[in-house]
Amino acid sequence: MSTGRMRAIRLTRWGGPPVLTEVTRPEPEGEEVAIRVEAVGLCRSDLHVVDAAPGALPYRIPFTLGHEVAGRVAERGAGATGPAVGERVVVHGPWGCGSCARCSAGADNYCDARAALDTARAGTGAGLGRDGGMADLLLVPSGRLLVPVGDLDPVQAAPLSDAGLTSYHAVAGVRAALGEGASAAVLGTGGLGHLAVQILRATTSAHILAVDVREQALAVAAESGAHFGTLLRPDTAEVLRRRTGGAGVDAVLDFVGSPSSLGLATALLRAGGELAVVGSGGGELTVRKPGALPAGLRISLPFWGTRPELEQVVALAREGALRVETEHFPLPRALEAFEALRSGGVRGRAVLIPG
Ligand code: FEH
Ligand code: ZN
Ligand code: ZN
Repeated sequence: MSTGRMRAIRLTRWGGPPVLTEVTRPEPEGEEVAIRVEAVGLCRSDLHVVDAAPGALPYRIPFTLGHEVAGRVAERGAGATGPAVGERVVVHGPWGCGSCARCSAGADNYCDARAALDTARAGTGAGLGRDGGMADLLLVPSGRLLVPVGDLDPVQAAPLSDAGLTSYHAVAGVRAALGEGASAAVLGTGGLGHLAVQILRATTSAHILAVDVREQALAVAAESGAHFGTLLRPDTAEVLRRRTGGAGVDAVLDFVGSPSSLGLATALLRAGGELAVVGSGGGELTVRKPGALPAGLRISLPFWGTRPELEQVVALAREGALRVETEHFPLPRALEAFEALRSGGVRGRAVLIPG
């Protein structure tokens, strides 16, 4: 790698495979901060981006992938604030306009100007139309997007910024249903779901029921603290309802979001329950009264999470309440990691390591 250049995994054409290439090393200006990437997680959303048809996403190619990033502050622009050079951080990956009421509160995931950013094809985050962290360096628009992680291992820290944060935000959305004696079902215990189990154990007293189609993912759910786990079967709804005395579960966190998982969720749920649909598996629900959904059901469609929540996730990890199951790949083997994720063969979260 010559000086002034760096490695990057880029999307160079829609529907084409990501490519390992060299690009100009970013130089931070103004508020910008350059992060030396130590670990970057691979997300199912990266597959959605890579597989997107031309025009399906409001992003301008080429750009570098990677929205789940940990590393050290390498260089700061003259007007930069936040963590100092050398400090290890995770990056809050949704990059909103930075000035609306939501962004000012650290809720870039729900930026009020997102539609305008999409129209301008300005990208809405690291690796999401903006150059991301599957590279040696990541240029972050502002130090406000960085959360210090202290002495956390960067391979453990990177997944906190997406898999951990998204799970934490989803649990927050259903917390009202998780009082004393409550039960929660986690559908899909892969990269996000296994952390949701740990977050439920750490922040609620809910009885946790895990469902997946892979024995390996159920094993990770059990290690993460699930009280019960089952492979998806035709009678899974009845089995889980029986474990709740017949009333049904108080909350379902669906990390799959497929027609079958949404069908299972609505068959599981207690009247007055909460459903968080996190996965983008193409499932649909018909909301009609009278209709087939449980009376009093509240549905949330959580997206990522806020920076204050990311600080809370990092705090949980630093106190030992969260341990991410990871599989490591050196950056040049990124395509292998993409294929492993696509085939469902990753145990926990796949993490790329540039170093
Ligand atoms: C990113 C971009 C678009 C949809 C979903 C996502 C999630 O992976 C972020 O957690
Ligand atoms: Zn993601
Ligand atoms: Zn905004």
